[in-house]
Amino acid sequence: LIYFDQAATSWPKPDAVVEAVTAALRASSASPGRSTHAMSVTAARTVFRAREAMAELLGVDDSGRIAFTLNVTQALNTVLYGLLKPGDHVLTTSMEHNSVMRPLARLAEIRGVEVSVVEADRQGGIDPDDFRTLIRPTTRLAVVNHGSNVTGTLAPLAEIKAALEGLPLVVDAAQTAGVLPLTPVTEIADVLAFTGHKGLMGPTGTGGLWVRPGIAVGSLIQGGTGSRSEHEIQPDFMPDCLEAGTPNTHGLAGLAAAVDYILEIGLEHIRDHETALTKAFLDGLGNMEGVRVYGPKNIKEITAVVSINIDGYSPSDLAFVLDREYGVAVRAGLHCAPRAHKTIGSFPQGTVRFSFGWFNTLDEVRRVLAALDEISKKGLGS
Ligand code: ALA
Repeated sequence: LIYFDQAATSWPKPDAVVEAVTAALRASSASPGRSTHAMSVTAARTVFRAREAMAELLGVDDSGRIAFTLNVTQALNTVLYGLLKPGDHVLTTSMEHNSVMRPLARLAEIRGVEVSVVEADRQGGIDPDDFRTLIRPTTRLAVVNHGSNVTGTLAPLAEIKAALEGLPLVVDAAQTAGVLPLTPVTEIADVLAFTGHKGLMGPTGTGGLWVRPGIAVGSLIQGGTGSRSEHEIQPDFMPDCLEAGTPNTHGLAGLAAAVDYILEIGLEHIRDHETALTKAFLDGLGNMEGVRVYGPKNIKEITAVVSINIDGYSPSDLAFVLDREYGVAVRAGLHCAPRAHKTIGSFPQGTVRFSFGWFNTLDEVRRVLAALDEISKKGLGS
C-alpha cells in the first residue's frame, strides 16, 4: 500500500503514539478531573500533558486557553456558534471546507447571520484587500482556511489579519497544524482550530481550539466539567467552558506523544521533507500528457496536497484504478469543499487528490508517477 491520503487522516502513526494510547488504556480509564482517586488524577495529568504539548507547538504561554474537542469540525462549530449572534455579519472565502460553510449556512438560517464570501482566484489564492472592502459595521469576525484541503493553497494569514482592522480572525488549521510552523500563533489568529489526526499524527477523535485571551466563546454543548459542580450553568472560564463531558483521554495521550514526536523532529524538517515529495510529484506530472494539475505550482505556496484530473477518467474511476491495480490510496471527488472546486474549475466532478506526509518516501512518489504515466497513456488511447 502507498498511502497518499494524508490530508484526510495521516498514516501510519508514530510508534510512540500507538504505545501512548495503549499505555493510557491500560493505566487509566477514569474520568479526568472528576474524582480524587489515583486513576482519575492520572487521567487529568494526561489531558494536562496534551494541553501543554499543544501550547508548546503553538508557542503560547497559557495552555489553559486551549480547549479540546473531538475534531476540527467540532472546534469550528464551537467558535462559530459561540461567537456569532443574530444579525452578525461574517467574512469567509470560497476555499472553505463544509466544516465552515455548513455551520455558517445553518447560522444564516437560525440566527440571520449574514455571510460574505471572498472569491479566491483559480489557484485558490486570496487577496487580503478583499476582506477590507467587505467589512460592515456589523462584521463580527472572519473565518479562513490556512491551507486548502483541495489545492494545498496557503492563505496569507498575517496580511488578512492586518486587513481586518482589529476584527477577530478565526483560522481553520486543519491542514497546517503539524505541517507548518504556526508560531507565533498570536500574529496569525485570534482563534485557531486544529485537528489531531492529520498533520499532528495523533489519533482520530482529537482536536481543539486556541482562543486569544479576552475573547469569550460561548459553549456549544453544556454538561459536566468536574468544576463548579454546585452551579447548574456552564462555567464561563477556559478551558472548562468548552469541555463538557468526559474527553477522549486515551486519544489525548496519543496526541501528546505525537506532538512530542513532531517537536523532536522539528516542524521545519517535516516541512522540508513534505515539500521535497510535493516538488518531485509536481515535476513528474509536468511531463505527462493529458494530466491537469490544479493549484499553485510554487511549492512555497502550498502544503503537501496536489489535485489532478486525467483525460479519459472521472476522478472516482482514476482513484479506483490506483487503488485496485496499483495499491495507491488517494481521495477523489469534492473533498467536502464544493465551493473550492467551483473556484478552481473542477465542479461538479471534483479531482483526485494526492497528499503526502512525514512517513512517505521519494521512492513512493516515483512509483506513483510511473503508475500515472501508464494510466494516462491508456486513457489517451481510449
Ligand atoms: N477534510 C478531510 C479531507 O480533506 C477529511 O479529506
